[in-house]
Amino acid sequence: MKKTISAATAALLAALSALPLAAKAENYDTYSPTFYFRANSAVLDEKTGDTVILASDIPEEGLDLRVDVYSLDLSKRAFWISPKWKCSDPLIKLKDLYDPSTGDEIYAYSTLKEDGTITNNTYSVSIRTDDNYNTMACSVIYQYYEPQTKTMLPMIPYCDPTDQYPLTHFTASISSELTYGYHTIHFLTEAEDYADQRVSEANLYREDGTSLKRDPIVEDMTIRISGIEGDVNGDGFVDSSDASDVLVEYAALQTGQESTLDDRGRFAADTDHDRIIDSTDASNILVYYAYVMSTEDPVSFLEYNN
Ligand SMILES: [Ca+2]
Ligand SMILES: [Ca+2]
Repeated sequence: MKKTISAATAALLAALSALPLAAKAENYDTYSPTFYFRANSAVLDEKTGDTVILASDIPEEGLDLRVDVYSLDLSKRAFWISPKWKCSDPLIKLKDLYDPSTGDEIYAYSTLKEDGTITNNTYSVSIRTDDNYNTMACSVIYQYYEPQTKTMLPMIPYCDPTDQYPLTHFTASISSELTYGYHTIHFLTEAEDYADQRVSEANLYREDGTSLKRDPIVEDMTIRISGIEGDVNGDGFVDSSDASDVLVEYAALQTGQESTLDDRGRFAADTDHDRIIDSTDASNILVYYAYVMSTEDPVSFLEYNN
């Protein structure tokens, strides 16, 4: 009897201890790292995720915006992280891609040495910029075979989570000719410029050392060139005639008719930037107009709505 219980207990223990391992292995098989951008010197609209730049802040010679590229790998099983990205608008030129292995800035896969200094050369880094297609790529790779366990090992990130430091950064050089509206820097997830163009990828090792190629989750960057919101007719004022234009547009869209506005007008009419022109936008304009009428020194429409 005693023997039976202990066998049952052993079987139960074995089943329990196998559970977390099995669950972990399953996670790695379906896990994808996430690649995303951040421009820390520009305003991030938390609601829409847009990076906001006022057109009036872009000087004649253009604006250089530093953009950091992040990789979030919660599995910490990656041995090959490779984001590739592109801007299809020639008025946003991608330049000055930083190679972390050539500098001493801490990056996502920096290593702390025994003497307390940092090295960026534990893993091999390669970067590429194609001015023609306005694309960039940065790969960090580790190919290390651990003789004792006879497995390939993943990279050890500098911090956990891995996106406390960027993987790399570059400059988005924004021309002053760029018009009001939404402009995107996007990760390449399919060939766009030529048939065998490489796309973003992440490769992970399973516990047993076999590799797993994953399509990363990507979060593109939308740059919103802002400053005319509310002034739908472009006369320099935000007033009831703009609200009326919004309502006319809203009615046209609701009844399946053609838009009554041009691109500039449609951007100005969408006052809350939800990409929809409706009565909320008209209401925002009327509320602001009432405020302007009752205030000595009113702030701008954008400031008022922040
Ligand atoms: Ca107006
Ligand atoms: Ca709207």
